[in-house]
Amino acid sequence: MSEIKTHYRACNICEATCGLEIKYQKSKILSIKGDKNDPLSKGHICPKGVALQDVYYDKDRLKQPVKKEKSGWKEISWKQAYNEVAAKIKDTQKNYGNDSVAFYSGNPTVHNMGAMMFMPMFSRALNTKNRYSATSVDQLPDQLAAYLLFGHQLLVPVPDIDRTDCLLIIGANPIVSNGSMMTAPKVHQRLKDIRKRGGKVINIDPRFTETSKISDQHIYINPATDVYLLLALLNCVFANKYDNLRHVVEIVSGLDELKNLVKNYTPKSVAGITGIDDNVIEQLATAFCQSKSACCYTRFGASTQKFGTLTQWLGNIINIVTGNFDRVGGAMFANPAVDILAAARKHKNKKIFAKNHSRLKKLPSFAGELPVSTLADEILTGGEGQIKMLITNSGNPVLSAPNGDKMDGALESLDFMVAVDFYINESTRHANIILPPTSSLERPHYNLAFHTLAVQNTAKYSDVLFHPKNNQRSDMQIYVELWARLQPSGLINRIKTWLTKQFIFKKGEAGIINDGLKKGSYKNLDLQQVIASKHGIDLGALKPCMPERLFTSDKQINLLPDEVKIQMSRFSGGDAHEHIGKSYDLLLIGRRDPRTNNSWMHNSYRMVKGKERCTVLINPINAKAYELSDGDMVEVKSKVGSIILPVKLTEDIKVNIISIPHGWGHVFPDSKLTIANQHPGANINVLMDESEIDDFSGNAVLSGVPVRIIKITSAR
Ligand SMILES: Nc1nc2c(c(=O)[nH]1)N[C@H]1C(S)=C(S)[C@@H](COP(=O)(O)OP(=O)(O)OC[C@H]3O[C@@H](n4cnc5c(=O)[nH]c(N)nc54)[C@H](O)[C@@H]3O)O[C@H]1N2
Ligand SMILES: Nc1nc2c(c(=O)[nH]1)N[C@H]1C(S)=C(S)[C@@H](COP(=O)(O)OP(=O)(O)OC[C@H]3O[C@@H](n4cnc5c(=O)[nH]c(N)nc54)[C@H](O)[C@@H]3O)O[C@H]1N2
Ligand code: SF4
Ligand SMILES: [Mo]
Repeated sequence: MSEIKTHYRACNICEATCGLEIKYQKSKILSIKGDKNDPLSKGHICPKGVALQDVYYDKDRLKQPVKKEKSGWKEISWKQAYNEVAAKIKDTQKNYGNDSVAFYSGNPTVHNMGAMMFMPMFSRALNTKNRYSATSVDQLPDQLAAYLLFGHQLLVPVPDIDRTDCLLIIGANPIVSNGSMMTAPKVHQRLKDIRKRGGKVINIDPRFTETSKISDQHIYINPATDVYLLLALLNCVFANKYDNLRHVVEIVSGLDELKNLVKNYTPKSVAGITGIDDNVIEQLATAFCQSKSACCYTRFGASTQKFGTLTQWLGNIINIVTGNFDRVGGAMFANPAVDILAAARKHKNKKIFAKNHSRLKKLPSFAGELPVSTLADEILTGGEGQIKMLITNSGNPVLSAPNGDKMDGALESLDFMVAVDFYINESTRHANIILPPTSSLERPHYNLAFHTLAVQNTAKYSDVLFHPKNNQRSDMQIYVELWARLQPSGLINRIKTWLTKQFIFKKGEAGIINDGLKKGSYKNLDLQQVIASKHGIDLGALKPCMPERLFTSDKQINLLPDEVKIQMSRFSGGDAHEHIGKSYDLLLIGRRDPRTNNSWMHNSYRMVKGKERCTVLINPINAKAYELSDGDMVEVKSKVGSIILPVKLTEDIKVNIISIPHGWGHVFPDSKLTIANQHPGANINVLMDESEIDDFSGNAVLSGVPVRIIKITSAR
């Protein structure tokens, strides 16, 4: 019998980055549990962490490039794949211009060290303005607000959840999502601890969620009206003279103008539109301001709405003007051991917003990317600059971007598509060539993105658990090989490219992390030490860092940047949906399920088994009007599409609002599981109108979408 060994690593599925303890014997995993000694996650694990093994063992997971031929998918060599992809890129750009080749990068990129390091090198070498990512169906408003206020799109404050006396959660459900733009594993415990030490957790959501259940107070809000609530809260702060900038008073400007801006947004004036009584808003402002420390945490539901960027901006403003910014128990910045912002110091003050615009809708670029809401149109609409070829990297835009059916048609219409992904899914099925990288357990990992958003500073390195087979390639290899093939020809360039490649491969991802650690602010820390610690190293609680960490050139925070002023003047008030018309009588919001991870883990039986979870949540009052009972099938229709799925009655959702989870609509045709066992559900994004955006940032509107329902059949 071979020895039973233990491997420690950080889960890279979601932002919580939990420490895992994996027992294995040769190539067989015996168990995956939470690592009690991980300084950040302290033993927490969710079902997805356990399902990492299913991805590793999955027979459907690709390990070698495949090419689509008339007879179906055919395995090809890496060399052939790299050469054909590079030739196709060059050919397309020569015939139709650089912008004819587009790139889309999905969510797992930020959970993947190799992709984080080397994908940008490749995508920049494409020299196209048509770069897209999942950012614009998610946290683009958070990042735009951070850029405008603090000077860098990655300088996003995180709630100091372990020390706060009041956490105001707006549009997030961390009990299910495990936290977003806030790396706080074991978040249920952290939230309970706030209450244990006498603090408050307040949740604002159109649905009484899993997080509401453990909060002190839940306040129902009408979807997409958070901007009004926050303006009124700010109004109360100033009216009651609760404002107090504390230590940042010297570095903040624009306060008087801000006061003037919010003076008409009294609680009374927004009660109708938000659906929240004016005295509830008054009390909320008082509770927040009279807490010893407090933090307003605005996330996914607050970002993916009509006024998402203003909402995110206001969330920051509330923290700043109430003296809860850069302060223990308030909104703070992490100090990561490997600081991905360090390199950005050199490019301070580079204009990264609206540097260029999309061809058709003139949507603004941000950090070198255009909003994905316009991708399908840019593919489908002829003329100069039309996208002819698309490369996707760990993404599934057919299920994750608005107007899924249109996206599906657009991908099918491309001259050529390439996917870097180890699954054939709703999007990658349109590819001509798929390049599959190694999966989590086959590669080393250091979390570059989420140490920057963590509620506690730690450092953790995960080694390879199972070495990949000879025919497999890592993200680093894939992107460096593709990049090399795009370099200009000529002997000198060939030598330069070859040398760079050799240097990168020799140094490897680990070498780059080691360099980063040594350059970082924890002196004497190097990779050997981090590896030797096994569980990760605790580097302490968050610390105030203003104004040193600011990226603005004058080291000042302007509360009212010009871009915000312009947007506020356009924001005239009124109903976010009134232009849609009265035939849509319900507003759709989304939700997540503990056993999903966006669109892509449905091939793991433990993730899909059991009761149907892709359901429409509806209030009994609305259900009665439609004569619906649990399990009845309904057609949900929006301006752009319709889907059919079962209803579930619950008083937890506000009247006239319905909720459908995203990431469903998934079928693995070649799976071992029968279709029925796959519980495919329906793709909510078929209902999302790609022309509905936050017109500040171009982020997709996914919350508060007007729909109607039609009863199809009664439950059997
Ligand atoms: N209506 C609605 N739409 C939404 C949301 C919502 O709540 N409601 N949520 C939005 C959010 S927050 C996000 S982040 C996006 C996600 O949108 P996407 O990023 O487009 O989609 P994912 O479902 O994350 O797809 C990930 C893909 O990456 C592949 N993959 C997994 N690991 C790796 C890897 O290591 N390397 C490579 N190369 N590929 C890998 C998987 O096989 C899968 O195909 O969806 C958004 N869309
Ligand atoms: N289990 C699971 N965990 C995940 C994921 C997953 O797919 N499954 N995806 C991961 C990803 S990529 C992300 S970005 C994070 C997101 O994590 P979170 O930011 O926590 O987002 P959600 O869980 O979608 O919760 C959003 C909440 O906003 C509410 N909401 C909707 N519209 C509005 C509105 O107009 N106003 C207000 N105030 N609230 C509104 C919804 O009812 C919902 O409860 O989750 C991550 N974690
Ligand atoms: S909460 Fe996130 S990081 Fe933790 S085990 Fe689950 S998927 Fe992995
Ligand atoms: Mo996300």
